[in-house]
Amino acid sequence: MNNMAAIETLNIDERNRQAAEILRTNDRGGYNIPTAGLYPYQWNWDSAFAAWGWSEIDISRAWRELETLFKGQWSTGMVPHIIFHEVDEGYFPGPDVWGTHKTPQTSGITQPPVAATIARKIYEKAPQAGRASVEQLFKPMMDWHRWFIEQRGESGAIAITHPWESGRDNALDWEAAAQSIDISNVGDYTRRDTSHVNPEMRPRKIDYDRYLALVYLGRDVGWDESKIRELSPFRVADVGMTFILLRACRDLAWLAGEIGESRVEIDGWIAHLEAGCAQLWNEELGCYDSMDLKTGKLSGTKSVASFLCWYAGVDPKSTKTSLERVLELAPFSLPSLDPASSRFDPKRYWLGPTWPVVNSIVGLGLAEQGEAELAERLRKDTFEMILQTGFYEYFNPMTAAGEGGNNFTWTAAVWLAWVTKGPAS
Ligand code: 9WN
Repeated sequence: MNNMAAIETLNIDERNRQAAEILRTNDRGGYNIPTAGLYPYQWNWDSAFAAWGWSEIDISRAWRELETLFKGQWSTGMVPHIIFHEVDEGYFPGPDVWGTHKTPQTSGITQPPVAATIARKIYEKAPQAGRASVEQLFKPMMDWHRWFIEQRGESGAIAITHPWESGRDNALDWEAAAQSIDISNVGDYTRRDTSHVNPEMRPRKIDYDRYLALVYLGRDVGWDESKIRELSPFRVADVGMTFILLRACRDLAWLAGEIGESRVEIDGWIAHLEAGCAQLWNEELGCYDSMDLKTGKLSGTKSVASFLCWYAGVDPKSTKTSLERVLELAPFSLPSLDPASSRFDPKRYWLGPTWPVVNSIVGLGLAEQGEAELAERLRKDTFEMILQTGFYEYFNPMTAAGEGGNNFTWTAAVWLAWVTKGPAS
């Protein structure tokens, strides 16, 4: 081994140690917070990724993470985007603002359902140890997926009723749709996020005004899905949510086979979602796109979620060419928005930065569908960013500088479960 290689090995060992330490430090007893200060609660898709990370260290703790997440599930089947296990004034909006009156306290909206996909990953690592947990989680996961199809699947694709549901809060995909949100009744409020993180790396005030207007609308109708559908100006078929649910249905169907359950209902959902994906193809853009369901218009945005088509197992059509063009413009893949967009901003949250957690699922899909070279590019870039900079929430795709929160659970988790394990792990 030459000196450079020896130094790199030392650094990898150090990053491995730090990643495990971050998972332990952010553990609040059966669930992980994303990072102290900025996000002091249990978030839905963060938790699934945390479980994937835990599965490299402690399989039973990994299952516990998912089990704790489903403790927040509503009787409707919806699994909330935040569970407020212990109130912390450092985050806004807290449980009092959401007013959902649940035990445990939760928000009133959901987030991308990666849980079934991660459950399969954990199960495959140790099937015997995981069987009882899969049996326990199977019905809750079915109920959640069914809720998506019944409450959000009217177009075939999956609708979000709030940008926070997408997990890509200020993505350009719904900027046009969000302009119809009436913010006149929002009033004064104090954001907490900008006291933890540079405001240039966060959504703008106008975005937050809209986020709150939609929270107040949901709260005022008691979080009744049919009333929200009737009254809200915001309903967008999110390409990311749709691809992630489709993939999760395929994994849930596989798990059904493992534990002797029927997959018939799930196969119906898969067919429904596949037809929905076809509606989201934007020929002019050369990739799948999100659609404003109020106007029927595609957004015209090439965002990172478009590149989850391989992960979803749908025909990529000409997406590979679009991906290659995006990669030519960004030294550290994969930017959350096409750098050729006039709204691209390498610092601002989901308008440019690279998110290792999203790289992990885009990369997985590419590797599974025979795009080994592209998958390896994503994995290697993620490796370099974390090795050089540390476990940040997201990274500047032009410089690899770490941005947003630090000591971040899902970045540590994907380092352990994907970055250092190979693109198809
Ligand atoms: C709102 C926790 C979450 C992630 C989201 C990310 C961000 C929250 C916020 O942080 O959203 O849900 O307050 O900014 O956009 O993907 O789950 O890490």
